[in-house]
Amino acid sequence: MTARDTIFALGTGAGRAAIAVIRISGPGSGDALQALAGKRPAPRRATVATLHDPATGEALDRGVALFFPGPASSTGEDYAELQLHGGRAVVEGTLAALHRLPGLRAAEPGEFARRGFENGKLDLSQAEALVDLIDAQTEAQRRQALHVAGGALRRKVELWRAALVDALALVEAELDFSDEADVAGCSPARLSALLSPLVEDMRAALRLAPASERMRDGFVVIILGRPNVGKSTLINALTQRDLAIVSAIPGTTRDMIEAHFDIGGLPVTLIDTAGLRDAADEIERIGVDRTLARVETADLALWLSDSGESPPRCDVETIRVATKIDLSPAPEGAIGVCALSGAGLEALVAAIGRRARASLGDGAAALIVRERHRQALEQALESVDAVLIEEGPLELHAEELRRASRSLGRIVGAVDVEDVLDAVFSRFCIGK
Ligand SMILES: Nc1nc2c(ncn2[C@@H]2O[C@H](COP(=O)(O)OP(=O)(O)OP(=O)(O)O)[C@@H](O)[C@H]2O)c(=O)[nH]1
Ligand SMILES: [Mg+2]
Repeated sequence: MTARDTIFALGTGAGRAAIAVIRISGPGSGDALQALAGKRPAPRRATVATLHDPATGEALDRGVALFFPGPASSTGEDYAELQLHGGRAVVEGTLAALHRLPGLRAAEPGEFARRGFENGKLDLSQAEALVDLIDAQTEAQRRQALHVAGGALRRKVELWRAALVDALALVEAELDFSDEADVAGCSPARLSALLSPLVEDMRAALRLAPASERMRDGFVVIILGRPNVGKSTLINALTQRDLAIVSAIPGTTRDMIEAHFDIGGLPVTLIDTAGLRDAADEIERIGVDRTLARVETADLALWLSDSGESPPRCDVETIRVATKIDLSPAPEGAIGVCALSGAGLEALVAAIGRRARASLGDGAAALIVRERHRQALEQALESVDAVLIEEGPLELHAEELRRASRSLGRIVGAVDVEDVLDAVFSRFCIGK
């Protein structure tokens, strides 16, 4: 086997900062430390070192160097870290010095994580969860990402695949020894006893999937109402930002304006829309059409009115909000707000928060968190169901069980996933 390249990258964000961390992974990591720091630190011991550019001998920075010999490192290879002052010249000088060392090259996006994956340090579900963890904007998103990154789905899939192996062993034993009388037969009852709990468990995981998938994207709340009822004023007040233009002229908002918002640790996306009316103006009419199309994919609608008008019929759960309660009181059944003074906003946020919580959960039990997982699990379930329902020949049962195991294997990256791997790891930042 040919030795792998040694890769390096800045692991921390670009720009001025207190500290910058440069990561190095591969067989040349120790030599790179030796070249720059003049020594190879003792394994896993933070060691103060002055770094020099080996080409010129000029000092680059004084920082901390760490060395983790493989395979006990995050990538499974020899791995080094330089913790430096986070200045542009320090970082660029150090990266340039590394570049000039033989056998070293700049890392591709996600290449450290991919090496960790290839060396069994994490599976594909955990790698994906690391992307979610870095993207997490709210507490519940973080909780969910951390749960899966910690191996919750990996362990679950291992259990499921083990149950499939047991069932397959039963079927194959029957196929091999079916003419011998003393082998306990692979009766439908025995297969069912093995597979039914598995099917139940898979179904339970699938039931949670929509909530977990939505946790990643956010709970979508669309603000609807006639022109001029105060929709834009409300989104500005709720996000405490000057996002949408407010004016006394009906038909001010035409494009949808989205704002991300944290309610009790849950990600909520608020959308301000064009006021609903039979608009004469073509641009406004396009705005209204877009609003109507977006309602379909929203999780919750707020119907705003300053005149007590009832919401139009729509398939999305709707909260009635009476606006401008400084001018006239809220009717029965509506949450009254005055976006100018802030009155009633707390009650409105609480009502949205309750629905978001009911819809997204709190992330603590998340397993199936993306469409890719859900599709693989659905395929696996289909195969196992076929074994339970159909009275086909045993050879077919064996094939279905193997297919189910392969489908599950795709979730963790154990089988035929080259295409998926490229897609997953290219979404990482460089240095991850
Ligand atoms: N008195 C009072 N006026 C309000 C309140 N909220 C909004 N307004 C006023 O109502 C007018 C319309 O507000 P917008 O927020 O632009 O209304 P909109 O629903 O976004 O209107 P379109 O974008 O045209 O559909 C502005 O003059 C606001 O200042 C409120 O709580 N009380
Ligand atoms: Mg508006």
